[in-house]
Amino acid sequence: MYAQMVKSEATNDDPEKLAAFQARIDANEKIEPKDWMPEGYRKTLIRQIGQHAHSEIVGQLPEGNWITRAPTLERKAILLAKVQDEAGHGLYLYCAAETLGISRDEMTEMLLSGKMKYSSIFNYPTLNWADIGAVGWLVDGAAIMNQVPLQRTSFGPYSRAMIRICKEESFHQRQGYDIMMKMARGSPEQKEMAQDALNRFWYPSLMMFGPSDKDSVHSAQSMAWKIKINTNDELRQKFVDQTVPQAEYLGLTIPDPDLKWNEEKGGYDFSEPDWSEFYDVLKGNGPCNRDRIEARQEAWEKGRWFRDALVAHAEKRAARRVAAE
Ligand code: BYC
Repeated sequence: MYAQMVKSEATNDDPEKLAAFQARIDANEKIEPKDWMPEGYRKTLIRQIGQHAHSEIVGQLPEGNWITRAPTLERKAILLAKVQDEAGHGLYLYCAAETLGISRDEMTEMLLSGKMKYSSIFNYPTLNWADIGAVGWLVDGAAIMNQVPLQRTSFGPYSRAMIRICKEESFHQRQGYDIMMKMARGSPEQKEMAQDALNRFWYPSLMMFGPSDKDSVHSAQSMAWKIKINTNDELRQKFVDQTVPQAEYLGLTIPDPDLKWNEEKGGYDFSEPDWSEFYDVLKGNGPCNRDRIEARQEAWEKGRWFRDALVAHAEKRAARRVAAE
């Protein structure tokens, strides 16, 4: 069902209703859950918000992995707070998606069965402490670049969730950059670790923005509906332009021999990621795909008794209320 859902953004909706809906979008009105919306709009939002929510939750795994090994108590407290923030972001986003008529349980089942994606970046391992710096700096940096414009997305609940999320994300990026600064200015070995982390996370971070515009399946319709505000390539370019001077400040080198300032376009020319690697990771063949899904599967199974107890409690309270009436 979901496979059909994502392919069919074209709708059979009433043309008059569609035109009125598009006029609201063009006038920058927010669409709210009870408003009429084309089926394709609803499905696209469920796909994007659901995948975004899953990314926040799965994104806790590579960093959570380092909480017990953070080098100081202060670093541990900061990382713990960051990872907790990601859980909160996941919850805001699941709630926003639920307003579109899908439950969190359904979305989780889709994640576990592979019918719904999460960001490719979280299928790469965090091998050492410098990687935690690189994730904060680059991965959260890319996430912010994508999420700031999404504060203006056309669907009200998504847009409001993004406003809260963006406030916290900028702190996340700062903590990552701070780790990188400490490492880059530390011993030669520490600087080497920082460079190595940049080398490994650079291209996967560029992939976070999605395929190049010519290969993006959903961008045109999503932009017409203002679900997406920018194309994948526009945001990737902005990310590179923002990040290169930050790397220079750290004294690190972006691992791209073809990176060059282009005066005419007012931005850097840079090498594309290896898109065959990207699609391979999407197919489940990245270094950590299996581990990530297994970890979420285990959490889902272990939490079953708690979810069942919550439902049973709610049902009991409802029955008591009915009996008292
Ligand atoms: N990973 O037509 P396209 C975070 C899929 S940060 C996996 O361009 P669209 C965090 C895409 O879903 C990350 N899949 O798609 C940070 C589609 O496949 P389906 C989360 C990807 O949707 C730090 C196909 O490729 N952020 O959470 O128009 C710590 C064709 O692509 C990726 C968001 O999710 C990818 N990188 O554009 C903790 C932001 N890229 O669905 C957490 C919201 C593409 O047809 N999402 N695909 O099977 C978006 O802005 C858009 O969905 C994207 C893709 C730009 C990602």
